Amino acid sequence: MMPAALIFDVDGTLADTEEAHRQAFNGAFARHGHAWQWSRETYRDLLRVTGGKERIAHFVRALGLDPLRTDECLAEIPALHCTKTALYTHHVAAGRVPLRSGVQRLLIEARAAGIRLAIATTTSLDNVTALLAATLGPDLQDAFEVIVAGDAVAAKKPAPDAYRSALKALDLPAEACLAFEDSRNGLRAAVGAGLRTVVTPTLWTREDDLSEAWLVLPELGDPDHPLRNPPAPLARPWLRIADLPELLDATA
Ligand code: XBP
Ligand code: MG
Repeated sequence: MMPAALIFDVDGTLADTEEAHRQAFNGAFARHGHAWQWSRETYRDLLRVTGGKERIAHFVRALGLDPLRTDECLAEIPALHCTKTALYTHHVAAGRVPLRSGVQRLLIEARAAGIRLAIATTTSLDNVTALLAATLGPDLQDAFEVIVAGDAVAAKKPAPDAYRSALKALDLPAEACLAFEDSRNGLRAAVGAGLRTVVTPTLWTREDDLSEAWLVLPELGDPDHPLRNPPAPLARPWLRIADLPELLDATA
């Protein structure tokens, strides 16, 4: 059975974006006069908290500041995050964040097969718009008929809200769709919405527990970037739309 729709996460899945996010957070802290600078190690730990505003709040609360100073810093988060998003979208718009291997090819194959496309992400909508504009050619610009982003849902990943909202907008049952994720938080959100999930972890999430994934691949891969040691069911060393019916039927 061919899926009726593919629902993609953004950060880490469509593109490996978290280093750009990390630099944007640090740039925003400096512009707002804070000495805070998130190292890669610190950021990897903070990525357990989804949502940039929530991530900053978690960091502030862990600083052990006096209650008044903590409240002052928390009150500053909307402005801080606005600066961060401006820095990030500027970086993305300059074409510095490419799609991961196989993503563009799979989107083209899905469109050719009449499979609908959606996004369910925790990141801000401005970030999604900037990434799609900078990376997808004109023929794929409006490829995603549904985009559920950031604060559009009450509870962010690992809650299933973003995926449930995407399924509702698609008017499709979870069984008819397939999700694509990169992290445990995202996998829990997709599985929580009843979705079988392909996970392509990044260096940020390679230590995550991905045991609930339907399929784990290092990348989606493509002829220019074939997968080393592709799992047996794949007919080629990259995941193709044509592989999905047999793969899905084998695990129905
Ligand atoms: C990843 C996130 C986001 C980004 C930062 O989202 O958790 O918070 O790290 O973006 P996903 P914002 O993997 O669901 O795409 O600062 O805009 O939140
Ligand atoms: Mg992600």
